[in-house]
Amino acid sequence: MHQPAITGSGVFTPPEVITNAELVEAFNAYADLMNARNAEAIAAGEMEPIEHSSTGFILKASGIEQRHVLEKEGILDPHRMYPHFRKRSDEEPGLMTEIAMEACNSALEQAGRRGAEIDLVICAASNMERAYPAIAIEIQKELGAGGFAFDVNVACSSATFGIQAAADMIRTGSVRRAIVVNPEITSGHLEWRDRDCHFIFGDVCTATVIERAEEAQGAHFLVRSTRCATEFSNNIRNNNGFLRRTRPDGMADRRDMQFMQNGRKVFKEVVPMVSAHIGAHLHDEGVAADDIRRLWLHQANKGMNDMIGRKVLGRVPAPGEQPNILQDYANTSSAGSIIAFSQNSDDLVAGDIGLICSFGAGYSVGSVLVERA
Ligand code: CO8
Repeated sequence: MHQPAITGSGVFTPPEVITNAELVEAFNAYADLMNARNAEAIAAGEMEPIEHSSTGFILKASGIEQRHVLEKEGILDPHRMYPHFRKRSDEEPGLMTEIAMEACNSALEQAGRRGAEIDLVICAASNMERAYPAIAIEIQKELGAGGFAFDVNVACSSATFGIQAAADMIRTGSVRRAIVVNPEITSGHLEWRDRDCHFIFGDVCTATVIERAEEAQGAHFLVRSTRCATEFSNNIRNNNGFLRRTRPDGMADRRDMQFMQNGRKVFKEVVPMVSAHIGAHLHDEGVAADDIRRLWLHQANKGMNDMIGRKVLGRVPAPGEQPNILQDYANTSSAGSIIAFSQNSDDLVAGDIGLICSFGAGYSVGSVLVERA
């Protein structure tokens, strides 16, 4: 058996930013357009008008101040409300692969490795650009990696589930060096026309290199243990899929083809699930709450993270102990906890223990207990 270690991590941040003010202005223009178009039906009581969104609500309910996106013009056009991406030929890398390369190269650089030294690529994300060939195999080709590659989708928990799979394979010796990459183009499947959720997500890509600790080239984190759990829930759902055209309503622009959630229920049900999951993981590993130097939590909602941090540590987390990045990135699905880890782990010293935890649709929750070597 080999001891797996995280030896590098990287983040690709799209340069375009949408502030809450810009987002709300576009949404309200869209609402006014739709309400004018449907004025008669609204006056006859056959339709409810679309209410305006508000920056005050967004900040207070979520803690989000802005989000990065791959293309903002289409999203902010009240006649469109989703991004423009150019058509690509089958001969060129897809968009997920393109942003994956940027994050992978940063992670490889930190690990002191080249793509050719990787023998496992896992593309772990909440939605795939196509069904097949696997995105991971295209990334493997672009990296010049060997071995094998496959895609994993457990929504927001994809990264930690991918890390568990990679760490287990390194432990047993079936692979030597893995990269888990999380290209999250959430702007493609967020419903920007829905006031309840239009502010939640942003685009990003993260990557993590995992290899045998004895082969690490520099500073690294031992993966002490991992734990994943799932429990079926319809409270976060997307019904887009390959059976779409077979339905009587066929290719219609249905609301449920994009992200849908009952946010309030998710909040109430997921906080206790995650707190109990982390508590049990730490207990079984003989790690006391006071031994934890840092929690890198999934980045969905500041209030949720505050509550989970308090439950896990048994006190209000000290500044920096549980870093949030969602004010700058919004919810980036599986990438959120990895951004928090990548940007807030350099200061830890040998022996420091931390926990990466992601959670979301499924429901799903994954935790990775790490120790600075
Ligand atoms: N502006 C102004 N008012 C608003 C707005 C808005 N934009 N939206 C809602 N309101 C109003 C509502 O109408 C309601 O009014 P009233 O009280 O009069 O009925 C009031 O504000 C309160 O509404 P809510 O109860 O919905 O508000 P909450 O306080 O619950 O906050 C949140 C909403 C922020 C969504 C919160 O519930 C939350 O963050 N919940 C957790 C969500 C979560 O963690 N989800 C995880 C999803 S991510 C995941 O698993 C990955 C999925 C795959 C990625 C998909 C990418 C697209």
